[in-house]
This record gives sequence, C-alpha cells and structure tokens, in this order.
Amino acid sequence: MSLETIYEAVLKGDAKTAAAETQAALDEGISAPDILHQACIPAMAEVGRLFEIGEKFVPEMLIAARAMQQSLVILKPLLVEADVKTVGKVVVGTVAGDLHDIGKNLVAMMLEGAGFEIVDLGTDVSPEKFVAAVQEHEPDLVGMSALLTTTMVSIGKTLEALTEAGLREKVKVMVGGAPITQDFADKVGADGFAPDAGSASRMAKAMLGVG
Ligand code: B12
Repeated sequence: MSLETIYEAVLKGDAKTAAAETQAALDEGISAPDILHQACIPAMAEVGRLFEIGEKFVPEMLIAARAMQQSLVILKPLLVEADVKTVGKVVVGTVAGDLHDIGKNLVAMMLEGAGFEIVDLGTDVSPEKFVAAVQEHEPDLVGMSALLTTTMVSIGKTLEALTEAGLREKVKVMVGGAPITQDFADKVGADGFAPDAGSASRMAKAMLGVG
C-alpha cells in the first residue's frame, strides 16, 4: 500500500523511495492532500516525537525532512491546484548577528511538514527586516532563532520593533535556540518557546488553535 510505504520512507529518510512511492500513489489515484495528511505529515510528526524522546538525532531528522521534501516537490503543484488551505503562515529567521541556521531550518521543515506555509528570511535578520516581512507577508506567526548568548538580545529588539510598527498584536511570536529558555521568552514578551523542532510544530499549532 503506497501510503504506508511513503510513511515508512519518510520516517527512515529514504528520499528515493518517498519520491517514487508518492508518484506511484498519485498514479493509483490517491489524492495529493491525502498523501500529505495521511503519510508525509504523520511521518514527520513521528520523527519529531522520536527526536523529543531521544530516539532520533539531528542527522536522522535532517534526512527524514529531506525525504519529505522530495515527496513535497511532487505534491506541491497539485496541492496548489487543489487550493489546499495551509494551517497558517509562518515567517522564520535567525536574528541579527547570528549565522547559525541548522536548528532554524529544522524548525521550518517540521512546520512545513505540519502543513504551515513558510517564509524563511535566512540568517542575520535585522529587526527592520522582520518588520518588513510581517508587513509584506502578513503571517500568523513569527519564529525567531538565536544560538549565541550575544544575539539573544536581538530577539528583544525585534519584538520592540514589531511593537513600534504597530504589528505586535497582529502576530504570535515563537522563539527558540540553544540558549533560549521559557523564562527568557516570558521576559521579552514572546508568546511561546519550544526547545526543539518537534515540539515547535506542536506549539505553533496550539498557539494558533489549529489542532
Ligand atoms: C554548527 C555551529 C556553528 C556553525 C553554524 C553553521 C550553520 N549553518 O548553522 C558555524 C561554524 C558557522 C558557527 C559559528 C560560530 N559559532 Co557556533 N556552533 C555550532 C554548533 C556546533 C552547533 C549548532 C547546531 O547547529 N546545533 C544543532 C541544532 C539542530 O540545534 P539548535 O540550533 O539548538 O536548534 C534546535 C533548538 O534550539 C530549537 N530551535 C532552534 N531555533 C529555533 C527557533 C524557534 C522559533 C523554535 C521554536 C525552536 C528553535 O529547535 C532546533 C531543532 O531541534 C554549536 C554547539 C552546540 N552544540 O550547540 C556552536 C555554538 C552555538 N557556536 C558558538 C560560537 C561561539 C560561535 C562563533 C562565535 C565562533 C567564532 N568565534 O567565530 C561563531 C558565530 C558566528 C555567528 N555570527 O553566528 C557557541 C555559542 C556560545 C554562546 N553561548 O554564545 C556554541 C554553543 C559552541 C560553544 N560551545 O562554544 N557555529
């Protein structure tokens, strides 16, 4: 059965099989939304769960995410055609002064796997760039990543810039990165914090009340 094979392929990070079986499933008449919601997303959710309990590690998570991306390459045009509503739009970026992006990319991949539309601003993103992106893309959520103790301050500055631009009430803000804690998130006035990519997608859904 193709859906199960796709689920297993994404879980194992077998990109070749994920792509081939996605095509096979479409050829069998299974719809793109069914493949996404019944195979790819549950597989990435399971990867996130296994990562959270320490049974999968970063390289396996990256490989699984890449396998899912291969399936998504095939599915995306069909999903757009089918006008599938995303669960929400998220602007993500690594804050000013910080070039670390592995964790941020993982979070973005997990969010994409959970059905979110992602606008990735990259690394070293200034408060002004975050503000401009929120004005342009009107996301439901902004995700900020900081890996250096010296760049944590950029999170606070970005939140201040969003407030000054009158945008703070319009978006939820989620923060993360190795030095970030719930306590820090509370102090700077973020709406949420997640310690890893698996919990980030659950947290994002909970924050937006989408499951
Ligand atoms: C890889 C790495 C680099 C690479 C980055 C490559 C890249 N493309 O990202 C390079 C070599 C460029 C680099 C450079 C530097 N690094 Co560096 N780097 C690391 C290292 C080894 C791994 C980071 C990583 O990718 N971890 C794996 C990912 C998956 O984990 P993660 O980032 O924590 O992300 C997870 C969670 O935090 C969370 N998360 C992350 N972002 C977000 C966002 C949201 C919204 C949410 C909800 C969750 C979330 O989910 C992620 C997935 O589960 C760490 C050490 C470490 N063990 O962390 C040092 C480390 C972060 N680096 C460090 C330092 C000092 C530097 C440099 C200053 C070194 C130098 N002197 O030049 C420069 C700074 C460059 C800059 N301006 O940013 C220090 C920071 C110390 C500190 N406390 O500030 C560390 C801790 C090493 C150390 N022990 O000294 N680094």
